[in-house]
Amino acid sequence: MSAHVPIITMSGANDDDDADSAVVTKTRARTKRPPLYKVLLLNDDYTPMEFVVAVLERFFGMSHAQAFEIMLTVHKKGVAVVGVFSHEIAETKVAQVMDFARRHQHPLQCTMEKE
Ligand code: TYC
Repeated sequence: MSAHVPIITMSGANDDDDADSAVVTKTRARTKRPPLYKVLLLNDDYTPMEFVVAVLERFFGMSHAQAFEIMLTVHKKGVAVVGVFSHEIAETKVAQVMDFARRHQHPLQCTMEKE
């Protein structure tokens, strides 16, 4: 997203109201970054650890070691951020994980929240 905001200035350094007070409009680009969303993985008592590791490798591009580490964090703490994405990408990741878990009949839960 981007917008040009006007900056109104006087052409002369003097602040009097004589002929040298023409209005000049400059613009500056204002870039607004799109909001980001955290994708969260939640712990449960039934999903096998190896399945969670496979999910993190498959959908979040993690190495096996990285995936194992994050899986253990979720297992111990109950939840972990597994990535930060645009709204559309985060939604896709959540849907992919939820669908994959459902197809394998595991209760694994994945959600997103605005950063
Ligand atoms: N707690 C699960 C077990 O002991 C493992 C697990 C880890 C499940 C992370 C979900 O997001 C999760 N089998």
